[in-house]
Amino acid sequence: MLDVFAKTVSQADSRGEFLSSEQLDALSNVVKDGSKRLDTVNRITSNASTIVTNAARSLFEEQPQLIAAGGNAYTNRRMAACLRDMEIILRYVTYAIIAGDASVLDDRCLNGLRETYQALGTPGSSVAVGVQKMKEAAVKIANDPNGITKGDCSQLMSEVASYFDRAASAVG
Ligand code: PEB
Repeated sequence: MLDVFAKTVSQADSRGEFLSSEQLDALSNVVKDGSKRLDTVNRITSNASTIVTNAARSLFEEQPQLIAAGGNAYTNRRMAACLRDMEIILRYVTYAIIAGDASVLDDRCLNGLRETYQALGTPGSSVAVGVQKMKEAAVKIANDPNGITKGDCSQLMSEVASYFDRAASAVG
């Protein structure tokens, strides 16, 4: 598991080079925008259960076969597993956001997840739809200009979106 600083150091070291001025500039921006990153994670974390529940509800509205008898989220046990999976994915996305790097998400959550779903007979494409719904909700909450110092968060929001996209395409 790497954060954006350790990742940059490790890449430079593998080439035996000092950090370039571009790398230092990029890291300097991460520091400069650090409060935005912390606020984003704080907002997503404190709204996690709403994000998960609404995304799941909307997924089941669109794909009612999942909760019909014989569906992949039919029975309380499977429904609970489904909500738990979405929560796990959201949690790892918040770790990636705080780290500024996707490796924690890749190594501890996404690696092998597609195969796990194939083995379980769980439709990964439906999980991917659920993840996209969490993305929309999370970005909306994180990017809400109310009650916070205003600033340009577009770059950070596209980074946030990219971690959700990464999770969705790992299983979809
Ligand atoms: C991944 N999910 C399930 C299992 C595992 C994971 C390992 C099997 C063991 C268990 O049931 O607990 N676990 C999960 C994860 C990590 C991990 C992401 C990462 C670190 O350790 N069913 C649906 C929806 C979808 C869903 C499409 C969006 O209809 C999920 C939610 N996952 C789902 C279901 C099961 C499951 C297990 C229903 C139970 C499958 C079954 O037992 O039939």
